Amino acid sequence: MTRYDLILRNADIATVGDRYRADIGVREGRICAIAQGLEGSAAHEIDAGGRLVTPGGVDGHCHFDQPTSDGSRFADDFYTGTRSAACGGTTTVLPFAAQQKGHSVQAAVDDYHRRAEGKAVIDYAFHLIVSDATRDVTQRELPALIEKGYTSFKIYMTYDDLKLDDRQVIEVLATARRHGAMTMVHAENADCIAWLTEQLLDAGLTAPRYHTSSRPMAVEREATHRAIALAELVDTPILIVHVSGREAVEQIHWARGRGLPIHAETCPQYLFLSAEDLGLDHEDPMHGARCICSPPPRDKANQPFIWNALASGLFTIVSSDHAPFNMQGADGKRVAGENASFDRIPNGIPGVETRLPLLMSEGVLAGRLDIHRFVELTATNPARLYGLYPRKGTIAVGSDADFVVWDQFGEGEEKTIANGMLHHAADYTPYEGMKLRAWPGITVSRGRVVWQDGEFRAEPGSGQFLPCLRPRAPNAGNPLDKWL
Ligand code: DUC
Ligand code: ZN
Ligand code: ZN
Repeated sequence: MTRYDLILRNADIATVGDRYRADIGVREGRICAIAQGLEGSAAHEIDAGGRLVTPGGVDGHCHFDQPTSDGSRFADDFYTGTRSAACGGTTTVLPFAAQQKGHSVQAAVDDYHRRAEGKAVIDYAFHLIVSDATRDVTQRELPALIEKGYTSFKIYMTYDDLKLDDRQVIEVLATARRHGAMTMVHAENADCIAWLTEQLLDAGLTAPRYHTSSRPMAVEREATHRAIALAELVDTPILIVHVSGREAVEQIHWARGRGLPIHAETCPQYLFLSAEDLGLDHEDPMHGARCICSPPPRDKANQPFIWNALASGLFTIVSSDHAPFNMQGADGKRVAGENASFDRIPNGIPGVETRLPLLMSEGVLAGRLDIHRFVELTATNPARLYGLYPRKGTIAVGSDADFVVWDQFGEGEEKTIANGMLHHAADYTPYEGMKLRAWPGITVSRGRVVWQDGEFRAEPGSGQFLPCLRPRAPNAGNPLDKWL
């Protein structure tokens, strides 16, 4: 009789292409059989009881324990960050090894491995952040790192300590093209933000709500258009990260219409939060800082545009952009003091645990997204984009045994989000009080049950580092050919 380590029985399995009832047999962390009435026994059997089962989430954009330049500290390290991910149904995360100006990218990678080792509870890969695109970096370091499994990098068009100018962007894109890597672009125009910020501060408009005024949609729209044009010039795909506004969406739509390979990511904060959340009346003048992130949440009328663009296929992935800073204490949102102006408040909000439940409940169960699109956006596409598919991002024989068994709640029995039930180390969630109709009941990561019945069960260090494959073939051809 065939012996498995784990059998999940009576699963209602949903992948990008299929939905069917079957049992899943797991051995040595991999799925080795999927069948109806699977024969054999296992050390551990779970009856899914017909519940929905989706691939473990792949969060293609989150920040854990990343060094900062303003004295602030991310609330989550690799232990609490990956624990939170696992309890929210995510089994693979891709945080960022961030180069510091004047230092090598390799130094950031080495440092980031030290931060992850012995702590991560689910599997992880690294994106690189390239903040100093010297010739040595683009010609030598990046190609060597791509070879070793770091096949995606993020570049910034804003933030003084990170931003690249257009020439540097082009050099990075050319490296990505030559070596088959993926470039992620933070598209906001730095000079526009600097000028608007100065005007606001001069006028005494310093409260958290003015963060949104300093980064209006035009700022994102212009940089998105420029990033698209630079990628077209170099003839290489890019991913625009954390797309927030309908005007940036229009640019991506336009690019797709021209047949350009422009991918796009959005995040729950642009579906569920709005500019109003930064300006709510509250006894704590810093209350709005809870929702300060960049790009900022837009007006409420923007949300349906993002939902429509998700359903229609414009977006490639949904990530959390989990970037948690505590509201209390002196090393989080208040790092520059109690009455700091909006431009001195760390950017970022927690969300690695709530990404999938929010999207399942308000997307799939509310009829805005079909289940296959949910799987595509939250697991399959991020795995494909970053060279992890089919090991990650699907339920198939040979893939890692990463999946989520969903609990669903009827009307009047919804689960109310409260920070106390989450597993990150941040002291708030911006989604406090929201009522959801679904939550992961069980998370399995490489065959290990890491979350079941409200209990987290993984050992620190049990997650593995994943070297990524090149998402595309290298292209040594001359990009100039296109223009001659
Ligand atoms: N914006 C970023 O670009 N990164 C982290 C968090 C944020 O708000
Ligand atoms: Zn960013
Ligand atoms: Zn980010």
